[in-house]
Amino acid sequence: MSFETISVVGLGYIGLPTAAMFASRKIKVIGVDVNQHAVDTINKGEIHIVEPDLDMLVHAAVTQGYLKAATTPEGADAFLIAVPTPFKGDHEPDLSYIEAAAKAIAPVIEKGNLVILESTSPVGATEEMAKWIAEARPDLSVPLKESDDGDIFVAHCPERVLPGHVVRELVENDRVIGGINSRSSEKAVELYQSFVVGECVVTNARTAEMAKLTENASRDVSIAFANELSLICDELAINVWELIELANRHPRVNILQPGPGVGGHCIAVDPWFIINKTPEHAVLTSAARAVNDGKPGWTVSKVEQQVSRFLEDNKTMHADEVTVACFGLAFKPDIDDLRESPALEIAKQLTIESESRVVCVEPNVEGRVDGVEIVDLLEALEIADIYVLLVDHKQFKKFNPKCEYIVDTRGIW
Ligand code: SAJ
Repeated sequence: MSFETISVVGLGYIGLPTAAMFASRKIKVIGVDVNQHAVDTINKGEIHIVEPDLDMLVHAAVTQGYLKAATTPEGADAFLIAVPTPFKGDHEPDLSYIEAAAKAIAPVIEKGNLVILESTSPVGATEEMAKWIAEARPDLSVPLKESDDGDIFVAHCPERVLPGHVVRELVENDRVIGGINSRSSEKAVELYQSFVVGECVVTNARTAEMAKLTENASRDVSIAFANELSLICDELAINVWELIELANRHPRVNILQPGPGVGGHCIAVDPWFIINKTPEHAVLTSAARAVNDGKPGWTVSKVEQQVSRFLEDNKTMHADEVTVACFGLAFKPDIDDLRESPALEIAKQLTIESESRVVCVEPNVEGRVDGVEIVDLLEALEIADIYVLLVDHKQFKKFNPKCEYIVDTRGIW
């Protein structure tokens, strides 16, 4: 194996598990992050995010001396960039974190090094990254297109792991490897084969970028169909979960589950990278975004209906004497991630707009969450008049609440 040292830039939900995975194969890994707190935590052998089994992996890697973190890059044989790619303004992709990472590693890149972009990116971002490195290092020949040879290797290998199952999926999932040229693909395959048991499938950088966007847009469209059905069924007095279960008995139908909307940093974001490049063709992709983004507002209106119902049944009470409890704030079950969370959006909107007191329970997050009032589960069950189930965390599945005023966005109660 020609990689003795690997540098992973960005130690978040993807970078840290990936760094720990290489380190577990006894490869020296230098993790780089601008967040001093994350760097200090990792160097103590601890983790700053919630992900099953990651704590053990990081602790072992750090104590055995294979993983260390720093705020500035050092030389390595391979560099993996795993930084955020959010959108800005009118849903335009924001590549500034990739640009900053490319410029930070450029001074320490040497001939023969491999640079991999792992961040989910719009089509063309890997070529952009190569250009930023080339501009910063005129002394190096950086491949910018398929026919270029170059002194270094550049590839896009999008991460595809599911939060909550990252450690297993990093190893088991097939990997799409898109080199700027075929030599870069070969190098990247060699690197990932150190821990990936899934197949490393080779393509070019642009197709690899689009493949990742396509996977998440496909899921977004499927969830949008389930969310659309939930609105239709609500109007027609049909239980949407029963309906989907029945339809899914057909051998070629597999409808996903409705919820309060689509969250996280991936599925609610990545389709925009397609829409932004080709708006005139991405009709279905755009419609799915609109359906999924409309679900939190619809859920808020359902809660308001329950408050009105409660007040009709309790005529002596006023809205400011009513308590609404939101169960779950994370963007999906059994994680602590609040990014783009529809549950948090609903809780905040209710807190701002409702005359009633709104309390929230989030068992996976310690301490305060800005913009909402946090209470523990037992207190919420005791004081609330209206229960709003937003996330199907395992703690909430354990009981069937005795409350007449429920908005259950996940169909577990
Ligand atoms: N959701 C529903 N109904 C469903 C499934 C999901 O409402 O039936 C919601 C979830 O509650 C959540 C959102 O969709 O708010 C996204 O959750 P998810 O579990 O579908 O996906 P993520 O965002 O955690 O991870 C996705 C994965 N992509 C696919 O499954 C195609 C993962 O493999 C990617 O690596 C990840 O995006 C990423 O980083 O891009």
